[in-house]
Amino acid sequence: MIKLYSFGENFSLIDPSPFVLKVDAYLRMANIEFTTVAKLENLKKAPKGKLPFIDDNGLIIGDSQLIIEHLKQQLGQDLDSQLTAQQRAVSYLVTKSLDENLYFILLYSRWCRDDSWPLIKQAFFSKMPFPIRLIVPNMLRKKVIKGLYGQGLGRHSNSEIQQMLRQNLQSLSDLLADNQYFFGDQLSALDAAAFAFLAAFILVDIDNPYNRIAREYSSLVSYCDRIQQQFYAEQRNG
Ligand SMILES: N[C@@H](CCC(=O)N[C@@H](CS)C(=O)NCC(=O)O)C(=O)O
Repeated sequence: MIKLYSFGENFSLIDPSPFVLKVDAYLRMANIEFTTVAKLENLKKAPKGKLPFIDDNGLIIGDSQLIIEHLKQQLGQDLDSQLTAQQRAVSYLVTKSLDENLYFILLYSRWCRDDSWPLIKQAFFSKMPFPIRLIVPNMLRKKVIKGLYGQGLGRHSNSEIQQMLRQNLQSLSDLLADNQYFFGDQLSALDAAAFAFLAAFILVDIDNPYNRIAREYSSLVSYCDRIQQQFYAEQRNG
C-alpha cells in the first residue's frame, strides 16, 4: 500500500503544506488506498529534502507533481483521462501557477508576517527540546525570508503581495465559474491542486489579512466546503 509522508494535521487541516494536501486529496479523489506517516522528522528522510514523498512498495518518489504522474501512469488512476488536450494544458499551467506563485504568497503570509509567525512557531517548533527551540525557529524563519527575497516575491510590498493574491483568487473564481469542479461535474487533478491551495488560505485555522481576503471569494469558499464535505467529512467531524 502507498505510504504518504507528511507533516501531520495542523491548523484544522489534514496537513498545513498545500503540496502534501494536494497529494492526499488526489489519493482520496482517485480512491487509492494509502496510509499516512505524519511527522516533521520525515523531512530528514525526504529524497529531495521536502515533503511530500511517497513510498509505493519500495519505490520512493518526492514532489507532488511527480507523485501524481506516477499515480496516473503506473497505477492507472488517472483523474484526467476524460479531459481534452486543451483542458490538460490548462490544468498543468494552473497547477504550476499555484505551485510556483500562490505558494510563495502563502509562505509570505505565514512566515514573514509578525501576526502569523507566533502561530507557525508554536505549531512547528513548540515540541523541540530546550534550548534548540530558542534558536532553530528564528534561524529557519530568516532562511525562509532570505529564500523569498531570492525568489523575488519578498521584494514586493505587503499591499502588492495582497494584490497578487486577489489576482490569483479572482482568476481561480472566474475559471471555476458556476461549475461544481474546475472542469464541470467531474473531478480532475486540478481539483486536488486547487482545493489544497485554497484550503490553505480558506479552511485553515489562521486568521490574518491574507486569509480574510481569500474568504471574501464566496464561490471559492463554497468550493472548499464542498470538497471538504465530500472527502474530509470524517476529519471535520473530529
Ligand atoms: N515541488 C515540491 C515542493 C514541496 C515543498 O516545497 N514542500 C515544503 C513544505 S510546503 C517543504 O517540505 N519545505 C521544507 C524545506 O524546504 O526545508 C512539490 O510539489 O512537492
